[in-house]
Amino acid sequence: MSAITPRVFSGVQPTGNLHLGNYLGAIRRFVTLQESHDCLYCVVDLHSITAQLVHEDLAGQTRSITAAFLAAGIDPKRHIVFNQSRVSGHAELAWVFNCVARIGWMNRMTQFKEKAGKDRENASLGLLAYPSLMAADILLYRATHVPVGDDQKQHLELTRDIAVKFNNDFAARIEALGLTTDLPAEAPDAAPARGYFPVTQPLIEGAATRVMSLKDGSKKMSKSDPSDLSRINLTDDAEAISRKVRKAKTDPDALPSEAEGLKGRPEADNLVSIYAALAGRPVAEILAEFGGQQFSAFKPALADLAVHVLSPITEEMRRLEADPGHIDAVLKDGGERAGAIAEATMRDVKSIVGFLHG
Ligand code: AQP
Repeated sequence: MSAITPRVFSGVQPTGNLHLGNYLGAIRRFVTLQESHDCLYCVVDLHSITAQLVHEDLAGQTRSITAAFLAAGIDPKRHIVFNQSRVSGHAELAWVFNCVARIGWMNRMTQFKEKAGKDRENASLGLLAYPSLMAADILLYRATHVPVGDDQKQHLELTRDIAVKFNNDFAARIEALGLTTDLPAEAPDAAPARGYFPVTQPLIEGAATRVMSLKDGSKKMSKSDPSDLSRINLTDDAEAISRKVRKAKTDPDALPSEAEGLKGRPEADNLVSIYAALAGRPVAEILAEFGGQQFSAFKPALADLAVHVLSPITEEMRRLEADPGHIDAVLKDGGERAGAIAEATMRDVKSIVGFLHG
């Protein structure tokens, strides 16, 4: 019996311009995790056709997300950067998981309810099965850790449920094939679990795990929000960033001096949290500095900071996007390396389920 290697997997959909929420909630943490883990970062193009089938320039969007990964500091030589549709194991394992997961589990997913809206019968089957494909993305690499924003928490719980059910349903066959693995313990003092797939740990921690819309502090910042003023895109220039911060919704009161004073003020809370995350400083420190000041003083400081942090990434993205051949080579190489890991998992899964292969 072997132990499982700690491994990070996460993905981003090529569904539009990346925004500050994607950067602070996900990509910036992808960069940090490179120092401590083996990482796979994926442009999840199969997911992008679940809500909208036909895209004007899916290939261009895929290159643009890849450019953002690289510009933010992800190293595609030390780690693996690829697009999902290159590795057929994602769809193959998702099919097996469609048969492991229950329809009731999918029907409970908040994201499905939000994206399907009132006309659920008309949503694609792919949108309903989205979390099953996401579980396959992660478990195809038997990833142990997944950095995501807070909105993905429920999907990661479902990934854990799928791993546990697969391990239980096929326990005897996994054992008979000698494929039982010591899985990392849930808590430092707990005994290690056993099975084939790890019960993945979500990494949803630190500042800005849920960046809110600049126009409505109760809605998350999102690529698909029809108002471009609701988000800061990684492609925005300094002028656009300043304009969006200036126009961000606020309330008439001055900033409080302590975090307690942000309760019931979602827009103020959001802007202060963004500032703290961009500066890498605690909220308390930001409020100690700006407490008592009006938004007219705080907003220009926030805009300057956002430009300072984001403009080097934007510039590097533009430079990389001018060389699509290089991006395609990165994705091809990453796809081959990801494919080798995926193939080994799919061989095991096929044996476990009982499909004839080889
Ligand atoms: N507002 C956010 N704050 C913090 N993290 C966020 N993420 C998304 N929005 C925020 C995180 O970014 C990663 C990539 O997200 P995605 O592109 O796969 O899909 P999403 O979560 O559905 O993001 P969007 O921007 O809201 O896209 P649309 O509008 O297409 O649905 C994930 O880790 C996510 O948690």
